[in-house]
Amino acid sequence: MKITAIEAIPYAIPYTQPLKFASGEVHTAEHVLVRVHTDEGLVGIADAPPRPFTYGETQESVIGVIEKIFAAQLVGADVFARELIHARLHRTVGNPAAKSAIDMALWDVTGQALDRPVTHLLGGYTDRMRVSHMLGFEAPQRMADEASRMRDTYGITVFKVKVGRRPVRLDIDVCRALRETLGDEAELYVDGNRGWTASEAAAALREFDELGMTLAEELCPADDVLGRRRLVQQCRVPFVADESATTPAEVTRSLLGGDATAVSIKTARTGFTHSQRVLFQCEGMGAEVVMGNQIDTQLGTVCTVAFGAAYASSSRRAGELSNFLDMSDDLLTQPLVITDGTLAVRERPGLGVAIDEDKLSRYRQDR
Ligand code: MUC
Ligand code: MG
Repeated sequence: MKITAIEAIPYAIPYTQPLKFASGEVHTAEHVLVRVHTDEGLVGIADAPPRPFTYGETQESVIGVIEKIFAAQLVGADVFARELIHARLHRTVGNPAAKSAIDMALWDVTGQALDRPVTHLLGGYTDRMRVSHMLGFEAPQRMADEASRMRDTYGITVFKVKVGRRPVRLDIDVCRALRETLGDEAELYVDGNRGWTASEAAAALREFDELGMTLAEELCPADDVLGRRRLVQQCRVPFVADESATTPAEVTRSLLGGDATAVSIKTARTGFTHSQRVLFQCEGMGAEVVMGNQIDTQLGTVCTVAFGAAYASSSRRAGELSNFLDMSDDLLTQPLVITDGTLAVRERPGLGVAIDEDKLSRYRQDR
């Protein structure tokens, strides 16, 4: 089966509330829907969320690189020749969201062709994951209220708290308010998006220990090499590399160099193929993984849970699977449902989802 065309469709859907964190803020999902067409009539889909503050991609760059470079390299290629396709994509540096969307759309086609869900093809370990909800910057009481609403409405009891503001006390107060409101049964962990220096982060870690935080992610820049290494040595819980380790090679360097002791896997930036490589590397090196969220839509979240649920090691911890709840609308015909704090995989062939064409017409920006 051959690739005949790759579409890259820009669209914009506003969030009901902005998500703010140390490296940026997002008010509208300005993403790119990628559709890979084949000569057998099967069409694979995936979402590309550009994150200029993390990887330098924009909506325009995702469309540009797909239309100007990747389409020309891939049209005519065999859908199942995954390694050949990746070798061609690899000729262009960077562009992780654009490459990953193509990769996942091809897995969607493969699943449809074999009449099997992608999650079964990947590993088929379980049919659902526990959900962790990400809380953006706000005043302590508002963040605690939001977490209570998520617990009462969806049964979510795991929360990733965005930190990295100055003074450090601001975020300590938030974590304290969350612990007091949610009690000891809630799991809380923090993500600094490189906002603090190593010494600010070290001071915060002492308080986080008392509050029972279970993970610490990117509290200071990995580029501050020695400071980061010292911080990781002081950290009593797994220290997670997210944006500092986004390729298999960076993950190896990060774990060997002492920049991190755990890794966030985001299908939005490593697709399924490279997420597998990162996961297997982490297993081989004894590092835990967390399924992370790139402020994903429902389509992005379907991909994260399909991958996370496919393996024992990626489904052990709660996955960050719920920030689509902050969007005012979505493109899928059948919305995702979180119940009892869990999200189920789609059990239909491929990714098991379809785009609502009326909604796509409403939100697309190229017509
Ligand atoms: C995270 O884990 O850092 C914020 C921006 C983005 O792309 O992902 C996040 C969440
Ligand atoms: Mg992060």
